[in-house]
Amino acid sequence: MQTRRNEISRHPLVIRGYVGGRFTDASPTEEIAVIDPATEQRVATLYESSAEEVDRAVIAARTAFDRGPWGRATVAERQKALLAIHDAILAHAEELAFLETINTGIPLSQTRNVHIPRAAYNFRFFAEYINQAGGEVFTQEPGLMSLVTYEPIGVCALIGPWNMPLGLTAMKIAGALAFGNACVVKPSELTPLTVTRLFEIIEGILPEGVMNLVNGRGPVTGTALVSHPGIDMVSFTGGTVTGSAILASLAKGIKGSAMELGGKSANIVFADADFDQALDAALMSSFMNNGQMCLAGSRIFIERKIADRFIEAFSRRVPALKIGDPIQEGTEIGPMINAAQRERMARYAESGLSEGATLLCGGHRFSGLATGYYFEPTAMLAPSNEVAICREEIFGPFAAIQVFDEEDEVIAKANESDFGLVGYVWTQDLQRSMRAASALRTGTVLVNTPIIRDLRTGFGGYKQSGLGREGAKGSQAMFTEMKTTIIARAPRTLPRMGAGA
Ligand code: TXE
Repeated sequence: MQTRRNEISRHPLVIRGYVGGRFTDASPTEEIAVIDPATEQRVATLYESSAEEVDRAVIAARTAFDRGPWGRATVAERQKALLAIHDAILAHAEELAFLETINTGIPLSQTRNVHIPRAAYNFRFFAEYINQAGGEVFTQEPGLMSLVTYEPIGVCALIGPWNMPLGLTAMKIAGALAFGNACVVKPSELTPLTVTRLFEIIEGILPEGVMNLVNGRGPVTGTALVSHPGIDMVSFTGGTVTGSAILASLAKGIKGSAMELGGKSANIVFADADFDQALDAALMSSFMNNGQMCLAGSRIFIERKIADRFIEAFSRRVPALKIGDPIQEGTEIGPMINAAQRERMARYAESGLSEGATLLCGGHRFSGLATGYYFEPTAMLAPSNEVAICREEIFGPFAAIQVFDEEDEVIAKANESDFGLVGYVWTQDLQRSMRAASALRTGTVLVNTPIIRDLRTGFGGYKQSGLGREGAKGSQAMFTEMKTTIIARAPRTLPRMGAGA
């Protein structure tokens, strides 16, 4: 792997768009360096898609949708294509995991065991789902039959983030294609490697123009895409500020969207919880994916009766996390995505101290490696839920711990947030877990389990965590138009307007 990485740093990859069934020329546009956050070396040169290239991509998708065979393909044909994409990802799994790791800094054990298999699974899931997903028929009214059918929405703009580039973008692509749409995909300009490679390894599987790719920065390529009149919807995963800007742009054209935005998820540990499971899960929820996860459960609430023991155990484990080169086996924490994200960690550590939090461990730039945007995994004991480290999404290896006494108190504090993505609850008391699950204002509640995604359910957030749900029915709602057809099964008794009394 090191040899391949050296080769890439000598001959960086080329990232271009893919429009109407072929890669675009690396013609004179803005050239952007794509960086390996562990080595700080260039791994690719991204030739940014201009507004003109975005226009061509949308037209290609529009033409494929309006006139091509995909929108009318049978379930069996769509399943065959989706399963072929699934197989192609698995056939290239090792390479994709390597590319994901050198582009994101996420440890190889995680990209190999979680991200890439999950990217593939999305296609298999939706291939299976569309065979069962139907509409509705209402016949209660004599003489009438009302049908609800779900039709493809058209051209979907799919904008992906940098923290799980292939996995999260694959979920959008699989859902959009499964329901018969065409799409234009835009990965993050920071992490375009695996999504671009996906387009190479699936060449020939889909009809021309069904799946297009544009690459570039948000304010250039992203803006051109979301403001293009030819798209029908946007599915976006990213930050809340960007999500809000995209929504404002979509409002002009009355276009729909699905938004998977940030989180500040509460992780509530009651004194009766399985201590070891809750501890392992708190570490995982705060530090997996280098802490760069929308569903991180890093706002940790511990019941006072076990607080000293829990905080002591947590503070012992955090400094023992293995920080290192993400391509090395055994590394648990890699670098942040870029220098800006690392500086953000430092600012939050400072703001925590200035607002009265106690530093339990970490809090500084990691200096044990010569290169890379590393930050020490950090934990702070917060004086209240009001401080910035408990309010704002930090998006890095940073846990903010609070102590509580009462169930009502902790539920209220968990809900005191602009976000509402996930609520984690640890207790052996079934009724308490049910009370908490219904009281938490979050799109998902996880009881006695850390991070888990189940595609049969919906994933998304309340409040500023987003709009819409991803997964089975949620994706169907996102990527289809619901159509109602009402048919008279017998002549109806109608008022004879204008025919006299
Ligand atoms: O992401 P952006 P940023 C959170 C996290 C992070 C913060 C900022 O807190 O610190 O967001 O991250 C594209 N029109 N999450 O600024 O900008 C961009 O090119 C259209 C949470 O790096 O949201 C990229 O493809 N597109 C999160 C994508 O949006 C635009 C994942 C995401 O980038 C655009 C990532 C525009 N005007 C960050 N501006 C999660 N929910 O998991 C940017 N983009």
